Amino acid sequence: MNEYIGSTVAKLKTNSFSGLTIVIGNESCDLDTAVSSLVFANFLYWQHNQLKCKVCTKEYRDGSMEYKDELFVPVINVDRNDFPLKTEVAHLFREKGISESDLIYRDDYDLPQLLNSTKSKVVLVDHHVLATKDKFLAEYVTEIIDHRPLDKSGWCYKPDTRTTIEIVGSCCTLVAQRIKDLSSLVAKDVDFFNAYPACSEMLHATIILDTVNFSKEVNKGTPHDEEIILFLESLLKPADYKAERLNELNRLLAARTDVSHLSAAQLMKKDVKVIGNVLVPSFPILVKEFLSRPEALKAVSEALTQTNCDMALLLGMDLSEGLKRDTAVFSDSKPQKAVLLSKFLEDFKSPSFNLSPEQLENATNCSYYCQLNLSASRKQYIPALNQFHGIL
Ligand SMILES: [Mn+2]
Repeated sequence: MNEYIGSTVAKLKTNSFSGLTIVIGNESCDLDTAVSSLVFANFLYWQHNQLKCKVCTKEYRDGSMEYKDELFVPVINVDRNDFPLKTEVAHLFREKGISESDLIYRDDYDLPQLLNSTKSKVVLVDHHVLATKDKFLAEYVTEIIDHRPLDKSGWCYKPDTRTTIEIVGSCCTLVAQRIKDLSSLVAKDVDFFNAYPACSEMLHATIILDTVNFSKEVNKGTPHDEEIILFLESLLKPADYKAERLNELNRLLAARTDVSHLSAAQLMKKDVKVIGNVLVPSFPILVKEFLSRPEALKAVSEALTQTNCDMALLLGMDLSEGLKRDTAVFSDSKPQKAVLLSKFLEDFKSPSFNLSPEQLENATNCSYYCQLNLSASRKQYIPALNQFHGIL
């Protein structure tokens, strides 16, 4: 797989290709989106090489002519520097030995220019309604694979666009199905899956995560997801499929909240909302732990500047020894306003957050609290913030 990625990236860099197909997912860049685009692009490359006429490419292969081939490029739909924020994607890619620095990220190329410069096609995976900044993709789209309900309201694709749209738990189920179907056309039903075991494993892992291991309560898995899982397991042959599924789920869930690889600045971007002029990041660790990282308050202050906010409400939680929550209000530009907000949240009654103030060292302009109401999350803070803005 790294060989495919490496040669693709090298040819893209040196502009040596005759045609280009990019496979791109949605802007959340969750595991489903990232794996769908990587695996399907890898498949298109494999398929192209299976179908290539060995006779007509002979003189190219023996080196007597320069041969420019078609390229199949998965675009990881997040800026390169923000990729570590997608912790479960980074985790799975690391686990499969994919060298992440070799991948193509959203901001690596001027995509409109790249697509315009050559014979180009676009495959959309895991979405079919384009974000405003992605509208330029529409004219190049030749295929769509998606598991969301069909939305024709903004449909802007050519009439012969190949669509696989079906409501299932994971887009990876549809990607695997499509690969199966296309492979059987060349009578090589399972060859791709066997040639690229990392692809089969990643499809399997993603379906398990998206369906929460076919949890009855979550109810996202469908018979089609199950059929594909069984198909992949028939190839991967896990010793104990039940244990392997559970293990996979637990590893990915843990990776989702594992922020040990992130800097304070990255943590400020991982899961953040803006309410009025208050920046509200929510951490999968305690605020206390966040504040103990190098340059944490500097990162908060920079995030405020970048987002034009004047206060930050930091929300932390930790599940390692039972649930704990904590909270801090910070502002370096409007400290009096931050004091008002702290007071407002301390006195708030619907619901009460039960904030118990604590003194933290080196936390200037920062009011820190243990939050004793453990059931209140950002969802409960948002109406409180809206009310606070209303009375100011
Ligand atoms: Mn999805």
